[in-house]
Amino acid sequence: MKKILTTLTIFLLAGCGSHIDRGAANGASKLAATSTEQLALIPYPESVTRLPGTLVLHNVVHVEAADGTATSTLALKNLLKTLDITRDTSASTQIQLYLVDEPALGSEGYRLDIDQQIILSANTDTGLFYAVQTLSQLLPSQVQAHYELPNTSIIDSPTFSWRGNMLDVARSFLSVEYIKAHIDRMARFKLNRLHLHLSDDQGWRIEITDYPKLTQIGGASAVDGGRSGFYTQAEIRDLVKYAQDRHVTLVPEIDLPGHTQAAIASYNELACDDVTNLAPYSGLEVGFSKLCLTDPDTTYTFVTDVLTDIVKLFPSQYIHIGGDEIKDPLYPEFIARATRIVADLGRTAIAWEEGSVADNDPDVLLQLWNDKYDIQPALDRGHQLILSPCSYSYFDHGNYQGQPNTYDWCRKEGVPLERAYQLNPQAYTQILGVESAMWSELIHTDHTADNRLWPRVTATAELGWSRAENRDYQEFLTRLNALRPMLDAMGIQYYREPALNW
Ligand code: TNX
Repeated sequence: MKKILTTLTIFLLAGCGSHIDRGAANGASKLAATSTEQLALIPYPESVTRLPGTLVLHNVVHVEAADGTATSTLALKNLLKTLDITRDTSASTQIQLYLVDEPALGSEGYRLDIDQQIILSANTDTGLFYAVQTLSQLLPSQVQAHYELPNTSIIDSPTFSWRGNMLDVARSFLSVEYIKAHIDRMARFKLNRLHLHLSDDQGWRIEITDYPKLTQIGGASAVDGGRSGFYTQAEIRDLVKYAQDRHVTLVPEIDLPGHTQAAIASYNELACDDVTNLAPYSGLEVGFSKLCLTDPDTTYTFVTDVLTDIVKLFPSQYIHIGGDEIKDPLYPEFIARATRIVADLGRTAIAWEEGSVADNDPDVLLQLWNDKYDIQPALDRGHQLILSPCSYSYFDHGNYQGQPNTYDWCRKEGVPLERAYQLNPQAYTQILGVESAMWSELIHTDHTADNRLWPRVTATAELGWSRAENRDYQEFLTRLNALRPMLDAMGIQYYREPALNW
């Protein structure tokens, strides 16, 4: 079967006089083509070859899926259902999902061939899932009498393996329902890492078996005006599964050894004896709390117990231990020990950039957040990076300068969509990928979260997936504009970006 398909795909491609989409497409479908003739896809694929003509899809198709394609087949069925397209084995139009063996596609790449039929091929269910996402962007979001797709051959794979977004659920909580919706939205744009900032001074958001007060006390607080709450372990398991089915890895962060007032308020013995401020915290300051590093028994027992629960709940290879914004002479030793605790649990630690001062194994990932932080020494030791430079990637900053309830400490003009898009990951070396971050000191409702995340998250998606030579801000805007009905259909309360006339 595999072999037959490879041959078939080659035949389809060979038969179709190829040219790259940019600026050259006859017979493009009005539905999906933008005025610049790029297909309205975000992230833009590696290679798009437009063929003459269109495929008209009536309201019944025959879906044929190889074994081992459960998540992509389900995604396709759901897509068809939302468009009132039914499935019937006698339908003339076929949608075929094939597993192939083409090393160039890697573990996430795919081919999407639209001609007489629609053929999706990939090495993995993940790749096919992404082919379905591309198909979903080519189709309209509303039910129609029939659907017209541009005859096209797309070959696509991501630039980076880490295409992430971070939600701070610690300062202000986000419900399981919101997280699920966010995973769905991320998946539509081929984002694959959801970093959950699960603890901070203002709240502790995850149930830990032997420490019930973490959620009883730490889960009950929040930043002023924000939402308290926590996820039970059952809810986390459900979320992990939900994310897995959409090829998103949940990356948990327990912020250590600073940003720990919620833990200290829950278990006072985590603070050194001379600390008098043991109360829950709801303010905006950072850098005032820490675990007692001169009491290693208490501190490392706690850290080990918590991280042991975390790795039981989250299958992610990478576990984030925080490490930001704290001053303590024992800080480097703490980070080195904490990253080793994670290694002993069979996983790999991530630390914010400051953690680079510690004597860590080179496989520890570092997350860059201050644009100008001198990370070179860590690169020289072999570390890899996640890129979140705040002046491009901090979506708690305004969509425009002076937007109410936004920070501007990193960039006084805020982080407009264009700025978010201008991050050039290719200017860095040793990077696993990109991640935008939404801190929630000032973001207390779902509506505000949507406004800060969207449409900027689509820029993160394109930076993480698309080739640099396929990125052009004006064309991105045109494509994004065409995808607005899709954002609406997903219920996203996005910021009405003036550059888009929204
Ligand atoms: C810095 S980025 C922080 C967060 C704040 C954020 C606000 C980082 C590792 N630490 O604690 O929420 O700024 O923009």
